[in-house]
Amino acid sequence: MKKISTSLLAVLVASFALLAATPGARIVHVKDFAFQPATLTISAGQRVTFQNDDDEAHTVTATDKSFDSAGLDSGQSWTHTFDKPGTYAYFCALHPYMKGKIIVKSSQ
Ligand SMILES: [Cu+2]
Repeated sequence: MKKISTSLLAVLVASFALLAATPGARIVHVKDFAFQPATLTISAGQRVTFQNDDDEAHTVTATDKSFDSAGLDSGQSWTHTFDKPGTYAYFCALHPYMKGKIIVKSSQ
């Protein structure tokens, strides 16, 4: 009996470690002319909300043009669902030096 609860505990700890490794809220903040976090890893099918916390307008535009938020004013947010695994590089069309990346893993 003791062995079983020990392994159950191990599974629980492992699950929590996995959860901790994956950012809980899939939100990218746009602040101080930067995407935060600049690289976000998610599973296929998950949604990411881009929240403009800056005083400037920004966009979330895929480098390959596969998605584009268009202009996001201060305080606005935009949500996109990433269905296919891959690495999606994006930038701000108004400030092209602002760059970010979404890494989409297969959801299994
Ligand atoms: Cu911008």
